[in-house]
Amino acid sequence: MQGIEKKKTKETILRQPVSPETTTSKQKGGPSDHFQNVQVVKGINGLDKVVLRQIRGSSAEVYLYGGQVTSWKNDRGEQLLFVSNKAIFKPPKEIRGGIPICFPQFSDFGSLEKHGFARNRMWSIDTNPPPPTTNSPSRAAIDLILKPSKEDLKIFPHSFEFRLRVTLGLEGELMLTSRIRNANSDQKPFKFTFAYHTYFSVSDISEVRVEGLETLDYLDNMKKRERFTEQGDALTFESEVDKVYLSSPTEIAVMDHERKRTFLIRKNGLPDAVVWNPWDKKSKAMADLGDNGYKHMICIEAAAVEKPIFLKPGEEWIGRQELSTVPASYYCSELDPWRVGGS
Ligand code: TA6
Repeated sequence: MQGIEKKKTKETILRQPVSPETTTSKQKGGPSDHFQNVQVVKGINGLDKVVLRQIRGSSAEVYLYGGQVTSWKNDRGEQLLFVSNKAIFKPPKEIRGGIPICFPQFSDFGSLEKHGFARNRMWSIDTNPPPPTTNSPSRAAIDLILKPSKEDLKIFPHSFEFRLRVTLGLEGELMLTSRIRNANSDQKPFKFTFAYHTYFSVSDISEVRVEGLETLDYLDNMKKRERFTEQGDALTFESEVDKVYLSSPTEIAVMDHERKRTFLIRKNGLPDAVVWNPWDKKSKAMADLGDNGYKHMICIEAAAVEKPIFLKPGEEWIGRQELSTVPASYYCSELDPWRVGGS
């Protein structure tokens, strides 16, 4: 569901009983036994990570640090997200790659640290998550929650509750659902900007083509956020790009010709789409990306940037993105209109 809900989130008990070092491979939970595999293990530098596995072989990993997805593999075990081999998994440094969450501020659109603080906070497993929107027996999901600390409240004086659900579907599709609620008791509304800062793994940036953003207006971060209109065909890449496409369609395709793979990004509640590649000079300058990092990544970010989200006390906003892959070439016009599925 897109936008803001006034209703209070219904509370239920945790449906995936996860605890450190516990694997739940088969659970009785409904009319029939259903496969479910959620494991909490120690990741790099002893940081907790949640591993989701699907019966057909796909998997995903989510660090509690940042609530950040750092791995998404298809049923052939191929990594679909880019994580720099120089990434530093050490708080308070953000992890370079995967899907950082930008909240409560995208980039420097405001007075907070760049991209807000959610990406370098320790999230918790939500013991009281909202009910699943589908009871699909194949559901593999984890619910995380972030609430502000006393320190956070000094820089962002609002009692938010940020619930993040990461779901791995039967076909290996990866769904992220963010629910952000204003829990202020002082009747104060608050506003925020947001992005799923997704780093896709690509064979070579020069082989990539992005469809779905042509002819849109965008703010060019490299030109003081001046507004332009995209001309012509699908996007291809031969130099640095850092643009916020405004009011973009709910579906974007990222085609990797060399790998004969197309990523589909489906989004809801997130009107904008950011496209970023730092290219060679900036890549070299980023210690956690490295000289050639830029060649193998493209960030396409489902976002709410131009128009901040306003939440009154008790209101909840929901923003979703679903990632999937299809083989070879893909053309937007060939697909049916898309609707966000259950998570
Ligand atoms: O989303 C694009 C962007 O805001 C770029 O301007 C670029 O700086 C990138 O994010 C990465 O930011 P980070 O703070 O993760 O180095």
